[in-house]
Amino acid sequence: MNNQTIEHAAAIIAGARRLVVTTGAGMSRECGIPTFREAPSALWENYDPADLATPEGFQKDPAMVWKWYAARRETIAKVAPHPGHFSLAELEQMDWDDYLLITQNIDNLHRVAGSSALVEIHGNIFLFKCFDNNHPVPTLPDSDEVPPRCECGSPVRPDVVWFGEMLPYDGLRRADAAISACDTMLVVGTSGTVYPVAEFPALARTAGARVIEVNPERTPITGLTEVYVEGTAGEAIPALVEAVRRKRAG
Ligand code: BV8
Repeated sequence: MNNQTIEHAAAIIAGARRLVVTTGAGMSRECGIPTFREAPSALWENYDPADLATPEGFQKDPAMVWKWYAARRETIAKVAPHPGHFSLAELEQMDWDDYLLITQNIDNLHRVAGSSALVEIHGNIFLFKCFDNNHPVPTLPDSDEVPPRCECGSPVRPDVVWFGEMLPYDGLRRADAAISACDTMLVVGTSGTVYPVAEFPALARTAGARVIEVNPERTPITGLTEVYVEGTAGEAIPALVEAVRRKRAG
């Protein structure tokens, strides 16, 4: 991780008034949650997330998709946010005219770390609804059925956005408003391959924003950035937020 790029990125963020932060699976990698790019855990090595995370996949084998999410919930429930998650929650508390964190992650870790100006744009693995009518299911029914059923009789599913499904309207509206008004966007730990979120950095650039990326590898987003910090979220984000605090303290 290059201190010069950290200082350069921090100078831009310290001078920002309207900041949007976007995060992907790389943000949670140092908590021990595998990214989508990595070979799935042995348990699911014969399945492709793009097949499982679809309405068709659920309709074809609801029990198998339910078990896949249950296994992911079990893994996620055992991990805690890392210093990068907590640093983003601190960044939110600094003085902004507007601040929004948009995450593609469904692992609830930004919420646990204290981020509140937050859009979980692909949903949250710990929330549930029914498949046929989108009835919220606040607590899972005590049933041996896999998946359990909603009071309306429809199978329960995780309240996440599957491939081929529209993103939540309210989340998209909040994201669109923040991105079109922002002067700076910080993009952390995403391969920039899933749409429409993959377009967010380009939308920010079109709105005149300065784009900064934190990722150990270059991505299709890197070409859009003013500063590319070659580093991991767990190391680079705490260093970046500390440098912003120092620069704002003058
Ligand atoms: C939509 C929730 C429109 C579920 C996810 C056919 C029909 C309809 C749409 C499409 C279609 N064909 C294509 C599309 C569009 C599709 C899409 O983009 N497909 C891709 C594969 C091409 N998009 C959709 O379907 C979206 N909906 O378009 O609806 C529509 C229009 C009309 C009618 C109906 C619909 C919905 C997409 C949401 C899918 N749900 N998640 C679940 O998680 O189970 S996506 C899921 O994968 C994640 O949420 C995330 O978005 C994505 C993974 O991406 P990343 O987060 O970037 O993770 P990745 O592993 O790729 O990369 C990790 C990065 O981290 C890497 O760069 C790595 O270098 C870096 N890294 C690694 N370690 C670290 C690190 N960085 C920092 N620190 C580290 N330590």
